[in-house]
Amino acid sequence: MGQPDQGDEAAKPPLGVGMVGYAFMGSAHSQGWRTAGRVFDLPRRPVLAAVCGRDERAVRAMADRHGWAAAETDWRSLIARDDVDVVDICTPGDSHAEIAVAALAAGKHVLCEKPLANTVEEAEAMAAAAAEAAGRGQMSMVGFNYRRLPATALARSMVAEGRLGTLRHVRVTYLQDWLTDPEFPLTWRLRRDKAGSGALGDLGAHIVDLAQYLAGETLGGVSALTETFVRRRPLPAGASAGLSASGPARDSRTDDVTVDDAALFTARLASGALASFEASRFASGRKNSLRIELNGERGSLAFDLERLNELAYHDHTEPAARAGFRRILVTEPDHPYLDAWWPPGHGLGYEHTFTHQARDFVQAVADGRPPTPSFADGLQVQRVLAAVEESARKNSTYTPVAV
Ligand code: SOE
Repeated sequence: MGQPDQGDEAAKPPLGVGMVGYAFMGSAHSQGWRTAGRVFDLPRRPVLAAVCGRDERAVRAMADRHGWAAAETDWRSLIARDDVDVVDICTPGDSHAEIAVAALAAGKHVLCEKPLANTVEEAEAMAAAAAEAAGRGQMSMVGFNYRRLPATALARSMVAEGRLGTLRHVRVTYLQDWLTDPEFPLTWRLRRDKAGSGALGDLGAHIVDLAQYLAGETLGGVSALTETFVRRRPLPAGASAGLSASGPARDSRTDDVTVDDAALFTARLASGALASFEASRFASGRKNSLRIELNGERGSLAFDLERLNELAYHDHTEPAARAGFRRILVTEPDHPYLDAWWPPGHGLGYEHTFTHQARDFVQAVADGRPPTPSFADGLQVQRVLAAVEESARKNSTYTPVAV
């Protein structure tokens, strides 16, 4: 295992991180920034310089709990800090563009949670600002963290080296069930003005990016259905209502849900392969179930987030009598990211994707090499999401993805 000596890490030049937003993603990113330098031998030491949120009491509590050196209540103050080199955006999508463009203009590197933005127009502005900033040596990346599981990174390398041959199918679902209860309150993820879309942008963005990343090609066009099963919900009681295990408190008043609860779409990949996608928050019994399968002339791969240390592989070139899906336990030191962790068989979890994300970003900043997925990649996903919504509005008419 390549775990660095603690003394080594302290000697590394610091890379100050300033994070905007401190809920679920803020906590997950904090974990990533805190652990990356302790596990990987990084060229610079991530320092949790400041965390920002509007509720001063809550953000100070978050800073104390997660080890942030300072707390800010205005993101403009955070991006102006001299001890902040990287701005990490973990807010709802309605503020991604404003914060990212300002942070890039202020000379910072930027990591932005997915989806990149709430609209194609915002994503275009972010991608343009990132391209300009890259000329000044500033790095930017989108937080599609499921690319950073050892099993999905291994799958990508197997597809890239031709193990599957010509791709014929990509089949991917991302299913949750936290909205199945019609009384679950109207949190920000259910409002278009805050989230941009519902299951489509929250879960669909992940599976569009993962499918394109694994296949090594983009979607050319889509035919889609979306649905909002529960159209009105109780308002959350109190200002701090956000996602939690038991769900926010409830209020007697109700308001309209303005986003999709589920999206289903088929797509044609650039090579002609066919793809199917399903994103839902009503798949009762599925908590965070992301499954993807790729079928090619020479073989197939299948991944299940609920068994995230495993990758199923079928080699179709083997004699039928010996062929079939076999399980690769992705815990060997020469598997992606694994040389820094535990001996074979000691698996990783969801949170490790954020440590890998932090590691890859720090390495990219130190190397001066733009990381992926870039803001341009995030813009392309945004264009797929827009095509899905347009197709759904046109009764599933096949809709090309803008380029
Ligand atoms: C939705 O509940 C959510 O938190 C997504 O927003 C995250 O991106 C995903 O990783 C887990 O589920």
